[in-house]
Amino acid sequence: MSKDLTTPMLLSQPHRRYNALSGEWLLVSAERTNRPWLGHEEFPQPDDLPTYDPSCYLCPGNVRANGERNPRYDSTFVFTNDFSALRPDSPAASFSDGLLRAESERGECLVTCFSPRHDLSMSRMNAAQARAVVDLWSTESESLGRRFEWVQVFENRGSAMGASNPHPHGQIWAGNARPREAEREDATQRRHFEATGHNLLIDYAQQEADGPRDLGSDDDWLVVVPFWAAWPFETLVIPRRPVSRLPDLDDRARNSLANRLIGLLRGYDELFDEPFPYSMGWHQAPFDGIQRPHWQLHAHFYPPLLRATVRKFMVGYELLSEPQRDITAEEAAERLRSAINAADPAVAQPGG
Ligand code: H2U
Ligand code: ZN
Repeated sequence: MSKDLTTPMLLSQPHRRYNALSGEWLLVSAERTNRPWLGHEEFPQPDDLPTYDPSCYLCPGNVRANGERNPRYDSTFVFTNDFSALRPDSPAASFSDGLLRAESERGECLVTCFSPRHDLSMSRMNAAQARAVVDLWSTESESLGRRFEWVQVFENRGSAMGASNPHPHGQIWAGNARPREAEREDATQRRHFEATGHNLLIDYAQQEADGPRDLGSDDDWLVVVPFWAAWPFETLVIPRRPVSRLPDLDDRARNSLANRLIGLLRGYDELFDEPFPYSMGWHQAPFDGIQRPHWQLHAHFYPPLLRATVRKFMVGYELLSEPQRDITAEEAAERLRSAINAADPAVAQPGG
């Protein structure tokens, strides 16, 4: 039996776990989920969307907020965000006055439509459709990476995570500054590489494979509830061979990624029997032309829900001291694994 499951502290006592990737600690308070809840409840997302919505600004042929008309696309579709947070032409400037500092930032923001079908979330796609999304992430990363150092691919799914529209879509923001998460992960991975000569996440994947938090890995990918998960059903997706950036994934790794993602996302939807909200995104090495053998590509999934209608709030202690979670990562993994196994593939592929 795994050491993790025979260590009483990890199972049932308040303790702190170390996040080897962010370099931070978090508090785990198992057995706290039974407390009564009289606070805010989430409304489940509707599960009966039309295949086309005339009022959706992402559906093919429809007009967007800026008056432009989307093409009648039949696979994926990418456009520059009409309300971009970063612009390629911002004038270079800086400001400094004692402790007050600011710098201009250039970049570009894309909106990425995953499917022409308004109702076809990734959890309902077949392998070829999900593979098209993987290729889209990779192609757009490569092209933005020629102009910007940091390329952040992400998706907000569900209104609980701030998505503005149920049409399956994500975003990519690219800029030249190295944001907080990039700096942290670069430092922890570099330290591990310098100390051991190994890639941190490949070592981690080796340690987790077939363990109590593994959600079903294959030769190419590990899908895991990380030991240090902060969000209740947080997951991490890691290639098992060295890969620093999305465009470096080969054909086989892309196909198996498409299948792993479909499996995970169907499991998420199965867990509370509703479209499961999350923020997900890829962390890839900065596109600065430098070989970074310490940097391993990976995706984070951060879903907010603790129960079907109750979300985990990262508030008081979490905001002011450090993240805290109520159910252990091992319990979350057990429940997610059952949901993944129970998800019925026949139901999950309507029409294709
Ligand atoms: P989110 O659902 O993750 O917010 O992504 C949708 C993005 O689409 C959002 O950033 C953009 C918003 O700025 N958008 C357009 O670019 N054009 C539109 O017509 C509406 C929304
Ligand atoms: Zn739509």
